Amino acid sequence: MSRIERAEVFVASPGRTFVTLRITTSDGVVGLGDATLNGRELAVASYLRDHLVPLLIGKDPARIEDMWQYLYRGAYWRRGPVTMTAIAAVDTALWDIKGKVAGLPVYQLLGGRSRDGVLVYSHASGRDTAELLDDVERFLSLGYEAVRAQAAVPEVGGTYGVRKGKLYEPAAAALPDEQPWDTEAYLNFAPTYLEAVRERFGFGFHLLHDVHHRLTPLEAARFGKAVEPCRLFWMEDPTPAENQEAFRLIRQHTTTPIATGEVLNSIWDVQTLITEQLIDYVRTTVVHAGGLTHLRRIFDLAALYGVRTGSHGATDLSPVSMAAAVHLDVAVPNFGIQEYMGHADETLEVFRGGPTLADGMLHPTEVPGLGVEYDEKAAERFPYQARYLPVARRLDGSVHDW
Ligand code: GCO
Ligand code: MG
Repeated sequence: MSRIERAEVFVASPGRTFVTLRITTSDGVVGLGDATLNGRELAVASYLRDHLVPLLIGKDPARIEDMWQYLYRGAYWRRGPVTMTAIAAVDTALWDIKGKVAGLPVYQLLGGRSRDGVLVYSHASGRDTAELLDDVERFLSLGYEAVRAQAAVPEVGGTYGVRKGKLYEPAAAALPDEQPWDTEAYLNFAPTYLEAVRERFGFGFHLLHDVHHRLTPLEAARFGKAVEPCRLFWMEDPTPAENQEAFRLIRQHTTTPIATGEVLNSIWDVQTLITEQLIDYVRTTVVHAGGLTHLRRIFDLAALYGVRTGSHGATDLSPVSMAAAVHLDVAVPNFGIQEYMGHADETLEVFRGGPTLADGMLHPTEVPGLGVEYDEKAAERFPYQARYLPVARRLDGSVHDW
């Protein structure tokens, strides 16, 4: 029987920081898992190196479900982003190995294709409405069928989601960048640029917007109502996601579809949201919600209640995560949309392969496993650099949800 012989944790910053787990079996089969938790990377690296790797050596790599239960129940301490990201890395690497052993791409092991390709959305942004409109035009001309729109609030700035360089990258400073926030200014301004996008480009594509946890339930209800004429595909994270009950109020007041879950890690974190049908799209991911095994469980629960998938796919999800996401997206019956921001050139020098983009859709690779390789030598050229996500402060100086 094949055994897990080696498990190595790599921390490198090719364009941004990624933590990657590589498991090697006694038969020489190699599997990869993403273990990146933006701004808290070394905590997961230590969880893996110091606590999980010793448990893996000598185990049967084929027993994916059993390994998941062993690491989850065996920790005693449950849920939480650090634990669930570490378990996810092991789980993803074992699915990669299983695919390679079977000689099949992972989506075949998940039941095969339910669709030809995976609809994606990317991020348009601007420092003002004019700049945003140019950026939306750019994405539409690239063939995207779904675009997220964010613009900085005039006179306040600091709005979540406005790109500075080629890619949107919020984790950019050696200490957290403190950004100003004014809810009223945002509520007055954001509907106007979403209207401007529809006025200029019409309704022939999906328009999305990320509130990024900034509103109270009542404010979110007001916002959702105000943008109803724009027929958004979704408003994302209208309120801080840990209060599942808050979504009842928003739901009762607006027909704007709601998406949430990128910071949630387990099926229990989304149970009320799904079973009470308080959201339309669940945004949990392979990397932060316990791997393919657990995410499949969340998506299956969602399917029972007519909730569709819409997984997070920002630049801090490594190409290994994105590949795993696309294998699952193409297989599940209740797929909705996949976020896709792409990666920096440096990232793609280290992670080779992965899904291909054509006409606004991602397609999984047909090679056995997940289809991504990690170039350890290339990674050595990009030593770890500490980065923090920003922190938001209201105009009176108090801390707000970023
Ligand atoms: C999104 C997200 C990201 C996160 C980032 C944090 O919808 O893409 O909100 O932009 O802020 O991934 O690490
Ligand atoms: Mg988001």
